[in-house]
Amino acid sequence: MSLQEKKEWLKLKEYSKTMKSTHLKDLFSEDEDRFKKFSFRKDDFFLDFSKNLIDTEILNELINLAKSCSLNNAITDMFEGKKINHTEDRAVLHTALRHPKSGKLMFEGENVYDLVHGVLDSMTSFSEQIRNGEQLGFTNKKITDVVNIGIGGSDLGPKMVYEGLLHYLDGPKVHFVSNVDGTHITETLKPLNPETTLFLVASKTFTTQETMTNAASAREWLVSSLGEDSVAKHFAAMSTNIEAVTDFGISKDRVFAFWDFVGGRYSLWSAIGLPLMIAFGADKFNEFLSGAHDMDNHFKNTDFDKNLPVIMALIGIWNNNFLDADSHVLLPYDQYLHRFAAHFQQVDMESSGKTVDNNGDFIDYQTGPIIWGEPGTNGQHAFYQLIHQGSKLIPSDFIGFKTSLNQISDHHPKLMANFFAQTEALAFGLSTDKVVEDLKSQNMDDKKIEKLKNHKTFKGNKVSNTLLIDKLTPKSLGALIALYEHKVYVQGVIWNINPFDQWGVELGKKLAKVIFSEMDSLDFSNHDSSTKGLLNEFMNNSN
Ligand code: G6Q
Repeated sequence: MSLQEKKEWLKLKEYSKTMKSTHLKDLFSEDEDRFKKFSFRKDDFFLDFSKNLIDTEILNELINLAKSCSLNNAITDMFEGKKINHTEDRAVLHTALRHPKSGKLMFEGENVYDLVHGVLDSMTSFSEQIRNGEQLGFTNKKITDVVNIGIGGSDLGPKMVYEGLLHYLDGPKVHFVSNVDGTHITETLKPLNPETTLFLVASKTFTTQETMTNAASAREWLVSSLGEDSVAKHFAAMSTNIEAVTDFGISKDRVFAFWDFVGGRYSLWSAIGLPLMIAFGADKFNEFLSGAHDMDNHFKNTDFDKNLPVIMALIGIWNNNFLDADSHVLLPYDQYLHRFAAHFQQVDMESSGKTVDNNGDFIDYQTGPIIWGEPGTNGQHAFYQLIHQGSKLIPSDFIGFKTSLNQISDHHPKLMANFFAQTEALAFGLSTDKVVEDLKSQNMDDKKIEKLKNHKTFKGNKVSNTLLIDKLTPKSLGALIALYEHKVYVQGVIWNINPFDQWGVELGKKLAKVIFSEMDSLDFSNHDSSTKGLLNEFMNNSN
């Protein structure tokens, strides 16, 4: 039965008709217990989802919908290593990467936890040796800077977490190079000293054009200053393609493996996290993993009505498929999380940007929303205008922390006052009557008031979730990331899509290869007039 024919879906469609003409103001005034009903705590995480256009019936029906899509089985299938990424014939086992050593998960004849901890152990000893100076550069100097060369899943996650945990940095600095635009590597290398720089080439396939190009340029930069023999001491790699890495000149003992069952955008928990271990130490990295593991257990073992990823996913489905919101904004009120939205743009949009279901049929309902966002207060002075008074419904996640890592003067209470004020303003707005009253009290003349009153009116009824977390630590960040990963999975299960493939990125890559080769022959005759015209324009003017 197709999703839209399910009785739960049809019921929700009916409910949405009423909810589309209901105001959050009324939902709150009708029910004193609303906050209590639609909020809960899980350890140091507190979720308030009461500022959404839902009621108990809707929430129950969303949960029924999840059940009717066999969400429980789908969760078990993922954790047990079933090949749920069926279009690539792969298991999806990023949860195994953060599982403690104890226990057994057999996959293709091997205990995955042994594999995972084997690599974690070599990462630990390598990162400790770099941190304590046992492994030095070619000229016997201590490594002070690490350059991670990778793109997509081999860049966004580790970069976000590096920035997210900067407060805890006590090892070498990490720089991230991803773009094939020569500017990225040039500017990154400018302040660095080859004698004290370690390059980590992060690539699952070790064939990605951008990464291979940047790695080759990094190699040249190093060799031009320290000579060919220095490569062994200044390069390491994280990859599933050991042969290609050794061909590049990196010795086997400096290759940190991961596996086919780790998807790129879910790989930061694997060897791809090596730069984080070098920067923060193995203990902090293990805390990060344990936070994610806690969230995995919560996701696996908690009833849906108190299950953070499930509830956030269902609210997302409600806003997306029933209230017609087409984007979702992530608003961390913490400067350390300034790359959070960038990472989840990939995790969410690459996973849920699909219009073909698990049966291979085109689907005619909405799937993944557009994900965007910036740290909160910066956004307030920029795009919040559209969220408050624009014509679109933009559901938001406000993510804040009770304790600041930088307690200076009254910055944190001010930041958090903004945090709470925004969700209140979004939900409840400001009525025209109140606007008129305020303007009158300022002695504004009636004509001017008449002209201004609508402009100053906030209709409100803009929905949001608030996630209040005790403190930004490696552990809570691990849990937060796992929470959003699982949210994406739940939505994929309900939409009946495969959240673990990414065929949509292939075509452009293929065409780029064709065009790159045609740049030599200057024969662009196989292209449409626009592409041909642009290529001719480029070739005539570039040097
Ligand atoms: C993520 C994608 C993609 C991938 C990059 C880099 O899920 O698969 O973003 O991570 O294309 O791939 P490599 O790690 O193979 O270089």
